[in-house]
Amino acid sequence: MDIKVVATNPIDGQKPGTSGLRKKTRVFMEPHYLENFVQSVFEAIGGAAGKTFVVGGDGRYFNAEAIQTILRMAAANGAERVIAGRGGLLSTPAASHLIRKNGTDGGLILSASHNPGGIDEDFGLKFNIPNGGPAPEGVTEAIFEATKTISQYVTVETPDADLERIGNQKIGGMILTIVDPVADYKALMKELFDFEAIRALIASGFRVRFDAMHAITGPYAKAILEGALGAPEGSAINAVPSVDFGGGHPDPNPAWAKELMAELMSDDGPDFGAASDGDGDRNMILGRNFYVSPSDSLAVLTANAHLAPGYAKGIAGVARSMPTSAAADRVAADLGIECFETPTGWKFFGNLLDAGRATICGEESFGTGSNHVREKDGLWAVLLWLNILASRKCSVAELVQDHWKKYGRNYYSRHDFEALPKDAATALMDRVTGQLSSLAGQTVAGLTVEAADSFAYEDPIDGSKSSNQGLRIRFTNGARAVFRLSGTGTEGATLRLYIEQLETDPGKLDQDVQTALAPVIAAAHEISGISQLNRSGPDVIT
Ligand code: G16
Repeated sequence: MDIKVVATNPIDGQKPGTSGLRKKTRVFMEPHYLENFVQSVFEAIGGAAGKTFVVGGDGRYFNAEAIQTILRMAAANGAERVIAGRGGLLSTPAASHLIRKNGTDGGLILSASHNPGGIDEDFGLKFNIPNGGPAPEGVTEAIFEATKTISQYVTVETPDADLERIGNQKIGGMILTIVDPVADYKALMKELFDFEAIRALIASGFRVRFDAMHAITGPYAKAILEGALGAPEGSAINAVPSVDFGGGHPDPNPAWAKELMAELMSDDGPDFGAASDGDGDRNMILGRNFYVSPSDSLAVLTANAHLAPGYAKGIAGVARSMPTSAAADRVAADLGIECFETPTGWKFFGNLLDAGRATICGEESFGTGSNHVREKDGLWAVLLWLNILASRKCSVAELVQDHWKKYGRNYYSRHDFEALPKDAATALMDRVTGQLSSLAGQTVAGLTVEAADSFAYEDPIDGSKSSNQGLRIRFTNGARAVFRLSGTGTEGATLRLYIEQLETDPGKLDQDVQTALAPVIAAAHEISGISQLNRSGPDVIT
């Protein structure tokens, strides 16, 4: 094997964010950019020699080329074996499963998740550790440090690997094993859920529509929903992955999954609707004329998971990211199980899942998952919902409304202000930070502040600490506002304002969400001086 040593220089800004390194595709395509980062990953984990990795991505523009580069570099760095999905494709949860199932040393997942794809859009790469989950901060810091001192990387000169051929081939001294991207994942879902019951539900005329948004879950949804569960052909729409996601934004929320929303928000729409994102880890759940907020979805799944065979023994605990509503907390209290509040980022759930303290985790950003893998999992959430509906024999709306009657309703919304000048976004955060110590007891726009702080987290398993994870303002009437800057954007800064209001009055559970939240929105605007951003309103409301 001819190893080629290539001299290089550190490249600024290769700091992994909320979920790996995300940049414009053209940035990733610049000379040495991808190579520097990949070599730094290998350096950060003590080298690749003798190790096995999983490699796959969501199929976006540059996926196939980047995989060839990674394979050559893995071979040159002495890796023993790489397992890759056919065509270079793997959903993020399927990659997590393969990492775990094969006892590998980790995986490289190529994706910018819900961000759009294409030569002028976004690309990303993240490293997952042997438990199948995103690298924790200690590892991402080590990767970043390595990018600052890198002076060379190694590769081999070989023809491109044949990513379409299932089975083994050799790249230098390394074995490349190409696997069907769907098979193992589908087998795992069969273990967790009552496929017979879901099949019977669908056979009874219950209509399901799943929008793969031209992204990775298309083949998975076809094989599972239409294949194994018997949903009629066409139940999965936009199911052929394309490099630019059909020119769309593969983000399963009401703003971007418009076609699906329109179909479900009608009196003769399907009984159940769902969408997933670019790499298959997010989900949005809909019923006929009914939208389920991700925070409510987490709470409903926590309360009902025991109805699926994989969770029949009950769950150990639930974890949610801090900006996610507290709906799941009350379910946990009712079930007498532990409840954790972590910073935003799936990586913070890893230790809790590994330690068996949390079984189900979720985030307001359309992410839910469990201890079956170490990533959030869009289709898993869809199947758990279907399993619960098959067991409870009710509609999505009935299930959620029953839940609110029992636990109360956390009205919830997130307002995103995108592509802001970084200075303006930082100034706003500084303004709020400056008031944190004096806000308690003050009345703003008619609401009294109970407490305000900057969220800091100490991992209960390994004691690691993370600070500056969002600014929280709690009001005496049970409302809350949170300010946070996104860690996944690639253009300017994105400000996220998360707003929540608990309502337990049975007569007030059916209000319009934005109307119910108007007082706390007004207070949040006043405290932050958000009008100084000169925006007429949020770019996205979820
Ligand atoms: C990633 C993380 C999630 C996080 C989300 C939003 O999701 O894995 O944990 O909630 O980003 O992060 P931010 O608010 O910083 O943009 P994904 O689906 O993009 O990998």
